[in-house]
Amino acid sequence: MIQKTYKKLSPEQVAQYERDGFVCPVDAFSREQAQGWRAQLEAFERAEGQKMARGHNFKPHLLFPWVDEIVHAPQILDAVEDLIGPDIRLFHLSVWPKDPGSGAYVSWHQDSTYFALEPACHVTAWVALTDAPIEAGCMEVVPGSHKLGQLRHAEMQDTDNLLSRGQELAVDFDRSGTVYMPVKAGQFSLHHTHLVHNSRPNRSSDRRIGLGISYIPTSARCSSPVRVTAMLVRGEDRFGHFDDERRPQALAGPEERAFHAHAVGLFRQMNAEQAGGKVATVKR
Ligand SMILES: O=C(O)CCC(=O)C(=O)O
Repeated sequence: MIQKTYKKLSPEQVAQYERDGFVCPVDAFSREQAQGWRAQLEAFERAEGQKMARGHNFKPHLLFPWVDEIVHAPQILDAVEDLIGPDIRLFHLSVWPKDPGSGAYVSWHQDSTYFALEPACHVTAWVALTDAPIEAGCMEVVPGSHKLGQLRHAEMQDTDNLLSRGQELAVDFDRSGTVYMPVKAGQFSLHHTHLVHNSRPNRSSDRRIGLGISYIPTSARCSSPVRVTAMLVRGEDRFGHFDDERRPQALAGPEERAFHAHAVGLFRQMNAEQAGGKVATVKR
């Protein structure tokens, strides 16, 4: 029997993704590279007088050439290609910062909720700009839960929840066999859009920062009537389901900021439309 060859992942890792819905960790960049990117992110936060926290954490690949470099890195795209094929768009990107000692957490959820992707086949590469050990609140997943399909979520507004709509699984599920996905600065993990996961507050002494980059095959479409943007990062698009995204040339220049605001606005409209205009329940 001829074994299929892959660009980055081993056959065992591809089989694990199919069976368990995740792969972790995968080496990509040096610790020094990751530290350099963290320094750029934090310099921007200081200059703006605002952290890239909830409400300001979407689509930084449209603002910063250094994030554009990460999302196009062959170390990541080769692994993504092994899972979803050679024609790839970047559908969404969130920065996930957790300050030490803060209550910031991510509730149990599936990424597919409010993404309206058909088929629901997107894969998220979570790229660590800092170490993300268990005590810093790395992701925790329910192996095999990606096979359950889309589960029901409720919107529970809680300012500490980093999810923009506060979505949380509204059905009971077995938490006895959960697995943590610790990663070191420069490594990444991969998870399926239906995988049930969460992350707890950061109890370490350093900040925990990662980029959650959601990639889709160009054949996938977003079923929302709001037409959103997505960046072609590898291969070709023979389907035309998305409007293209502009690659940043300058560090958060006026054109970058204008296009970023446009794309984030459409993405939020799509999310709201998918949530059916529901008002979130206040948790605290
Ligand atoms: O960064 C985290 O703690 C959660 C990230 C997450 O939920 C995701 O990338 O899908």
